[in-house]
Amino acid sequence: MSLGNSELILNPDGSIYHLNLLPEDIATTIITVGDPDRVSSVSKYFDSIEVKKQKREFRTHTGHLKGKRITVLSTGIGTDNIDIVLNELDALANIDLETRKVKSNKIQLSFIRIGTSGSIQPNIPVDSFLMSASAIGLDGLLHFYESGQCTNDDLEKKFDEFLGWSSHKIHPYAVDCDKTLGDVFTSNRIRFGITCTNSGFYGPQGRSLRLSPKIVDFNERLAAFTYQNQRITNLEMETAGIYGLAKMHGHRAVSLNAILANRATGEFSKAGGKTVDDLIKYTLERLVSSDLIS
Ligand code: R1P
Repeated sequence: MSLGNSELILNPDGSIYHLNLLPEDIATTIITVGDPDRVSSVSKYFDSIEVKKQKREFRTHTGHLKGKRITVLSTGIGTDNIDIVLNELDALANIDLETRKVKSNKIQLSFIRIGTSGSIQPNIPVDSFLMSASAIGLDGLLHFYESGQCTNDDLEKKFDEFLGWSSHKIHPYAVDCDKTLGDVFTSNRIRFGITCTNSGFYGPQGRSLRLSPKIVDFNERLAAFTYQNQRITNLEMETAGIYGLAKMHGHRAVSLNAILANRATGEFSKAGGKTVDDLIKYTLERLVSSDLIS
């Protein structure tokens, strides 16, 4: 079955609609960052850059580092953008854009998010690195897909019961990190935790400037949840969507967080730029020394 013009939308040059990319523009290893300016903060470490393209908040650089071909792409903020980015990147890899048919031989992509995040546990300091072993999404994205066996239903159920939020009509979903890809970035520099992804930066992350929160002790309640000796460690806005859509498409994903705020202690990093740069360098070092990445 070929996909219609309104479903698989292409630009006049044949590139995919939002990302403005052609299939040959992307590597199978893709680093995602939220901020378009962070793209060059990553690609400045490449030995060479062959592709530089942008449309809206989606800036892409593809190049080589120590023989490995790597794409770095900005997603902007939020899982609404992640829906676009993950679906369009998969289409570039696994749909023939000329015949508009899904290819029979699937290509597996590896997604590595390098993002910023706020800790909700007092013992996770600012400027530390944290890998999301699992992610709980409160944003609702995955509920629009038939997610099959891709979700961690036990974690989802226990968290749902813990919060008892049926009256707020928010139903969580939970997805695990790809453990093989996670192993590439595992070392004593990295902490692990359950990341909570939400649909906003203020109310949905327990911040209140002039509006009153519906759930006053939101972050404290999240911080008190335990699952198999793990805790919810941090809040951000993309990881659960990335994990869910990657897994459903048959791709690998891991989310690496630079902890810039500690919401429990009220601290904010005084060296956020350096911390993010350190995480970028750490990620690239681990990537180039891994046999998993070609
Ligand atoms: C909010 O300031 C943004 O920062 C975090 C959140 O997930 C959200 O996207 O990640 P990035 O620094 O990767 O954008």
